[in-house]
This record gives sequence, structure tokens and C-alpha cells, in this order.
Amino acid sequence: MRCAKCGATAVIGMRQHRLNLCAEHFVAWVPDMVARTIDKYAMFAPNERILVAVSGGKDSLALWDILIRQGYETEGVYINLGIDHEGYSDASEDKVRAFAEEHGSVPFRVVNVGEVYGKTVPDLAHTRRGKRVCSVCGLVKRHIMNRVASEGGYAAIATGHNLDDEAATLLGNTLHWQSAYLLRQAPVLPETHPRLARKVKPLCHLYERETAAYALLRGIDYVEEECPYAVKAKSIVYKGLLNQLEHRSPGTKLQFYLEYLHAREDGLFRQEEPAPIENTCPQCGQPTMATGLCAFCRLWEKTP
Ligand code: Q46
Ligand code: ZN
Ligand code: ZN
Repeated sequence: MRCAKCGATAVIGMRQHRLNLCAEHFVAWVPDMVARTIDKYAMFAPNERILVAVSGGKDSLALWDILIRQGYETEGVYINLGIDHEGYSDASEDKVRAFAEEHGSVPFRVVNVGEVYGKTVPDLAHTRRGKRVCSVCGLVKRHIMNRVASEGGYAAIATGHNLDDEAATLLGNTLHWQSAYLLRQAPVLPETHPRLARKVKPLCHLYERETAAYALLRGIDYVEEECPYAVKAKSIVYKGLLNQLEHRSPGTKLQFYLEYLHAREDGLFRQEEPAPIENTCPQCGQPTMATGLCAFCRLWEKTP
């Protein structure tokens, strides 16, 4: 297998692009791909400040690495959820901290949920019977990221979702015809309020094996273990199914996602404009659709 650019031995073949590359050309190709994705969806401008949600995993650290190398002004935020299974949250925090130091001590902050709010995410979920840890976790992470972005005046929140993540979510939403979720699944979610920053996914055209290879070749030290709660997630099953399809027919995942975006652009899932968010939570001050406390504050209110 030879590199399409220089003829040296290729380290990776991307069958969906019919492209084989050597290490040197692959680590240059990945940021190019990300730059094209940022451009294509007008995710952010070069002068905008970006908050990067980092988990310590390969995708978010690869994303942060690429944005730093491309000269963007970024800050990394690690939310320590307090998942203590084999020290998962603390070990992940250590990886992010080490990454920030190795990259010239780029701005970085940790929000420790247990220390700031008095309960870790698993504790909070256990005291709320019937609530899955992941749904509590999602709500907590969204709230904290929005708060940090708004306080810091960031234009956008960037997350490391790759194409495998997006295709798996899409498959799940399609199997259940979750039209409201389908409508909200996009590479860019515009700001819906001055205090709710734009959400962007610059890795959404990259396969998971490509972000993993990039992290490896760049020598990025990341947490290899998945979050212990992810094991139970349906998305793992969907990823496996999509990989089987991909194996038989290279490019299936990419096509599934891109064709969905085209259909979405053509108005297939279009609904009426959502009502503007006019309320403010009396407790935390965040914009909310609810009258009274926002969903995040209600979560803590009801917890004994
Ligand atoms: S971190 Fe949180 Fe994920 Fe872990 S508890 Fe579930 S949602 S799986 S991205
Ligand atoms: Zn080459
Ligand atoms: Zn609130």
C-alpha cells in the first residue's frame, strides 16, 4: 500500500475516499479535512474564540490539537463528572492537564461537578430513580458548557464528535423516527439566545479510526477506556452495525450522514421556527424555555 502523495509506504487506507497515505501526509490531511469542514458549514471565523469541550479521549484532544495548530484562540474545558470506576474521571482529567501543559500551557479549566454542586453525576442519577446516568450527565454537561461559554464570551462550543458518533446517533434517531432530534442533529447548531453559544462539530466528516490514527501519530496521550456507562449505550450497537455495512460497502457511513444533511437542507425535517427563549431561570440566570427553574436547577431541587 503506497501513499497517494509521495509513494512511500502508507500507514492508513481510507477506502471511502480511495486514498492511502503515509504518516507525514496523513497528519497533514486530517487538519485540512477539518479546515474544509469548518469552512463548509461556516462553523466559526478565524478571529472567533472557541471553547473546546475536552473529555480526555482521542477525539476531543485531537480536535483541540488541530485547532491550536491552526492558530485558533481556544480554551479547553474538562468537566469532572465524578465517575470513580477505576478512577475514570480523575485519570481523564490528568490526561487533559498533561495535554494542555505539553501544548504550551494553553488556557484550560476544570469544572468539578462534585466540588461545585455538592454531588457527582452518578450520585445525582442514583438519587433520581428512573433517570439514566447518561441523561443526567448530558443535561449537566450542556448547562456547564453553556455557562462557561457565556461567562467567557466564547463564540462557539466545539465538541469532538466524529462521523461514527454522528452516524450512530442518526441511525438511532431514524430507527425511532425521532423527528425533533433529527431536526437538531447538525454539524452546527446556531446560537438560540445571546447566552447560548453556537455548538459545532469540526470532526464530523472524519471516521473514528482516522481520529484515533491522528492522535496516535501525533503522540497524543489520551484515555483509552470508554466511560463505564457508555458500554450500556445503544450507540455502541449501532456503531457495530454501521461498521459491518461499511466493511461490505466502503463509504456507507459517510454517505448515510451526508445524504441526511442534504435531505435536511432540502427541508425534509423542516418545522416551524422554534419559539424564542424568553425566560430566565431565577436560580442560575440561564435562559430557559421553562417558566420557573430551568431543567438543570430542577434536577438538583428534586434531589434529596
Ligand atoms: S460521559 Fe456521561 Fe457519556 Fe459517560 S455518563 Fe453517559 S453521557 S457515557 S458521552
Ligand atoms: Zn506521503
Ligand atoms: Zn437554572
